[in-house]
Amino acid sequence: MQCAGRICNSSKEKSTLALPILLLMKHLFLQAFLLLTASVAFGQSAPKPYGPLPSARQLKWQETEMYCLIHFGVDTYTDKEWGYGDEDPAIFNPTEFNAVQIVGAAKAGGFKGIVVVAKHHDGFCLWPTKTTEHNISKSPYKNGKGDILQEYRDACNKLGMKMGVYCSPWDRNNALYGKPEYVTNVYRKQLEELYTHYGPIFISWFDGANGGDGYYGGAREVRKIDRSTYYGWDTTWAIPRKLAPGAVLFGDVGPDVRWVGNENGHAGQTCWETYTPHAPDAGKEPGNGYTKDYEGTEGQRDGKFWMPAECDVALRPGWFYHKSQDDKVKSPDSLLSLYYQSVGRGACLDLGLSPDRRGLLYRNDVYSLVEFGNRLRATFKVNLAKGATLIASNVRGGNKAKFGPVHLLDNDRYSYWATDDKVNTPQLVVDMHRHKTFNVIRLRENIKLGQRIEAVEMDAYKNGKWEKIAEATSIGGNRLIRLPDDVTTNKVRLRITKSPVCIALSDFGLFREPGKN
Ligand code: FUL
Repeated sequence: MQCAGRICNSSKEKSTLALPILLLMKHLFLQAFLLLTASVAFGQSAPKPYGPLPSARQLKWQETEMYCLIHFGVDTYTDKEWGYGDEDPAIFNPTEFNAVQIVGAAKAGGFKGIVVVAKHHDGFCLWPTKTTEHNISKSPYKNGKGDILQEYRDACNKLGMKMGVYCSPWDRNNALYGKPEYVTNVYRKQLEELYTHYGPIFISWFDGANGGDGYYGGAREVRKIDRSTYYGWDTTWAIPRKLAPGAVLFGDVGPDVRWVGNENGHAGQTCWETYTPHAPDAGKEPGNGYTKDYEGTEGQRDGKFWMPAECDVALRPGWFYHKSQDDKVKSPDSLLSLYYQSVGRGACLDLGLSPDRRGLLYRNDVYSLVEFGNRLRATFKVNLAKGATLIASNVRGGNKAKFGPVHLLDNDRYSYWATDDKVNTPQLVVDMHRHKTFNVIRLRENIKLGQRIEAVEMDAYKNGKWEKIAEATSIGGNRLIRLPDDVTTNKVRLRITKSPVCIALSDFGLFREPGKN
């Protein structure tokens, strides 16, 4: 029997009509299921990284936070900051040099490594190099058998400290300086010796002071070099990349870590981990000693490279030891303030130490280091936010185990609280259940996903309402907010006020620096 039109009453016809409906339902069900699994899978997937990202060696460097730059050499004996290059090696004669005392004081200060100035601009090498006669083997130290680099290496091994090297590209002693042969036969060979014999090296420090007057093998003249091209940086950097693959390369142009643009030890209030070095003259390539160095203080939000800042500053007014500066050693308080202005702004602090003519750190220097370390340890011993209930306005995909705020309180710098895509300005309430007093706030992003957060504000719950207590910009790998006064409250609220993408915050800390108020 044939059915007329769409109306059909027979049971067989009923079942032929039910089939497409069933298929339709099945299709819809399948679609719904796929949508659901897709959204669950989406909720499980990490946020897309944003902007330039750090390399593994840059992450390690970031975690190092503080190290010391040690200047000791012929200038220690001539009372100068920049030797001319004509110094007699015979003047280098420390009677009590003790690398363990120096590295030990740095360690007591909370520093995790040292950078040894193996050769300063005067060209005198503190290791028995084959590249020049102007080296420690020509000094009376240990009857010409001394090797300061090896002594630092042994001390670092003994005390569990990292070691880096600074070998000045500018050499006011060398007759070849200014010619290509200096770079190929002297400077690069010196780097090879240093990376081969004294590793592992965690940072290779390329100074920006370049060319000018000097002894130059007796010529005593001014030699200018082209700062963009003379050192052939790409070829020079390939040496540590090969021989010291774990080392970051520091310089005005990075490429891994940039100079912050001042020697006062502070980064900008806003300090981006990203940076594009520019030459001071339009159309030229930047080089070490040839950048708009003031740009390093803040970096740039749209910088092309992940190139965070290192803040270098000497513990005394000068980089080398001068007896006249024995009473001008920075106090533990001023070191603490520099710490917040460098490490607290996502940079690393590189503090200059200057052993005296004996080859030891003077007692005032040791006191400042030890006391500074004690205060740091006392401040960061307890995160007062531990044990708090954390209530986030949004958690990525609702997946609390993977992206919930609980990750803010563990000790992993890379586990994190993340929000859904497009939720860029979430809030977090930290309920501590009882009143606590703090004066330092710590925030860290999981920088493996880039620097994302541009601005935050913090409130404390006081007298039944929220009161703003702090704000900060450019969070990055570490942001410490040092409050002018103690804050006592049972609840705080973090508001992310500006971020171009969803957030990936890894750390939230509340600390109390003793002795304030
Ligand atoms: C500068 C040098 O000229 C100083 O002498 C010192 O070594 C400092 C750390 O870097 O550019």
